[in-house]
Amino acid sequence: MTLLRVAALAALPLALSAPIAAQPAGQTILVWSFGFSPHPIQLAAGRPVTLAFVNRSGSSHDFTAKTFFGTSRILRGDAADGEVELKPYETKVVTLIPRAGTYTAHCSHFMHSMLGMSDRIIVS
Ligand SMILES: [Cu+2]
Repeated sequence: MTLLRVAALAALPLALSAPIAAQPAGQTILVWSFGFSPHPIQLAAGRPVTLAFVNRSGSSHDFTAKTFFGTSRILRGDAADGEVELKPYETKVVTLIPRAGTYTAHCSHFMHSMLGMSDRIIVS
């Protein structure tokens, strides 16, 4: 039996036992020098969402949104001090329940916000 086949069989019980509806919605947020996408980020209020922050650049960046993370209920992942730190090419995942509102986000590294690393998060 091939390794791929073993892996597929091992994953089968999990796939059957986890209904799709129970999974939080997913949203990928791309990070690069110098920008974020999507722009703005739109999320559903009061619904769990898994945010994947994908740093596509060879530089460190962060996604700082103190009010957004501060008013959200964080279910999984780390957004300590209202920011997600990303090393070069790193991806970090945060699952949270956002509260309705419009929030700002930016990279706190020197000058990066001015160069285009700012965004808005609209939760409705
Ligand atoms: Cu940056």
